[in-house]
Amino acid sequence: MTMKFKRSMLTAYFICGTQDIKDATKTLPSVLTEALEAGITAFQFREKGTHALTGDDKLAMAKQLQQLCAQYQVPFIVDDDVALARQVKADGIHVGQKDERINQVIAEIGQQMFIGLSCNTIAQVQAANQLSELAYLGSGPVFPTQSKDDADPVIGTDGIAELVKYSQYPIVAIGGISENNVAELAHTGVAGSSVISVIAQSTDIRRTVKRLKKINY
Ligand code: TZP
Ligand code: MG
Repeated sequence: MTMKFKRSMLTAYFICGTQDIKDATKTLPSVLTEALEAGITAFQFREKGTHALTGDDKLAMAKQLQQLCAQYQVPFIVDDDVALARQVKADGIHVGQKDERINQVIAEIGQQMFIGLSCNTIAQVQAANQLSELAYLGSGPVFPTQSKDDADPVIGTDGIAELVKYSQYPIVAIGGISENNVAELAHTGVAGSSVISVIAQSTDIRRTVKRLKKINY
């Protein structure tokens, strides 16, 4: 186990891949550096879509991002790609319901790193409760999102509060979270918020992260 999971890691959880950087003057490492400097509490490398890095390019990017995270003692989490996560000895792996089957991931990973699972319905949360090897659940989209083409239906703040009641694991909210609506999550019982665009496209990452961290979860 590289970095031990703590609930507080979910407070301001930044997710990003090269596809999410729209400003040509910025790069994923430059945006991550600013976000780490601003105080994010976890980072997930999520490389998706037609222009996604693959093979050695993806590996090199992962290593660079991981090194940045290590400098700030922030966990480096890989989305979906179990082989990559194992190769670089990531701190965590995050998988969705449509990715490699969770039991398979648990079998492959063992105690090597912590595991996060996307759960967007009560049935999925109840199934996750049957497993003892997870660290946290990611649930949403809590608000409409532009960052995921195949996102599930929006569940709203009431929906996420309901999932929290059923879950034996801490839940991090995802989907359409902004500086303006993040306060709506304060009374839902979530452990924090995970975001792509509000940081990736922020004109002031320091201010954005500060606002995300101001919420009393
Ligand atoms: N899963 C559910 S919504 C979403 C993912 C990966 C995208 C979140 O991105 P944003 O830009 O914070 O809405
Ligand atoms: Mg996935």
